[in-house]
Amino acid sequence: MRIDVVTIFPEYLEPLNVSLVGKARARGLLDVHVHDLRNWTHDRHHTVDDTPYGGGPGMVMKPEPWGEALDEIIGAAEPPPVLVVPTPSGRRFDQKLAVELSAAPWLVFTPARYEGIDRRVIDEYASRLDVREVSVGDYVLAGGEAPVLVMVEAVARLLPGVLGNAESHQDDSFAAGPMAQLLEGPVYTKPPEWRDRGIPDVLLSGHHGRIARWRRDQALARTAANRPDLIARCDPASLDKHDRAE
Ligand code: 6GU
Repeated sequence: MRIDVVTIFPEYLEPLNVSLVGKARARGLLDVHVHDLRNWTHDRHHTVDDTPYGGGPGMVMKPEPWGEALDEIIGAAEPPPVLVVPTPSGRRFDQKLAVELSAAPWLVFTPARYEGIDRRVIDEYASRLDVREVSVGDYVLAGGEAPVLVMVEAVARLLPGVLGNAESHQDDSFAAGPMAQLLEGPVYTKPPEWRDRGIPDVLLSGHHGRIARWRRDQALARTAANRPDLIARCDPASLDKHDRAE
């Protein structure tokens, strides 16, 4: 997969050199290009923002640098990339969208600062390619760079070959399958005693069926406590008779 990011803070994207995403790049599974939007300005001050038409607080990102940057990066490439526009006004990013984006060969991200990008830029590219306006949650950040880090990591770990078997994403919280829509329960490792705290007996029992049952109960309890909205939305068919008992 190829990923381009256009930003006025290229250094904010440095974490893409580290850990899972950095390794995927080093292994040639992911081709990431970070561009400085100010390279496509022509005035001495490299201006990227201006006051909003209609008045109001804050500044708006000017359309010309974005248009020149995106035209140069995207060119006449076929097939064109999916353009991901981070904005608190977008559709909420979730695992389903991560899976969908992970199937695209090319993603271009346009993290904005200030009050966002002149609307004509989004409208212009939406007429030529698949544009997704995406929010990472119901809170306001100072810019779209941190959301890009979030989205790239969520997408990169779904790419073929990025995760080893040992860290497979098949039973992630939010993955499809029997634990769909349940949060993962607690996990334990050595030593067997730490500060007088032991390991739940069932995990030492060797009974795979009981262990699976226990894990599911823990997952349900944690989901009920932390995300009751997920329980409310869950398909009753995904619950078994043990889940219902009590
Ligand atoms: Cl994508 N951008 C900004 N600035 N704030 C956000 C966001 C994005 N998602 C949630 N809050």
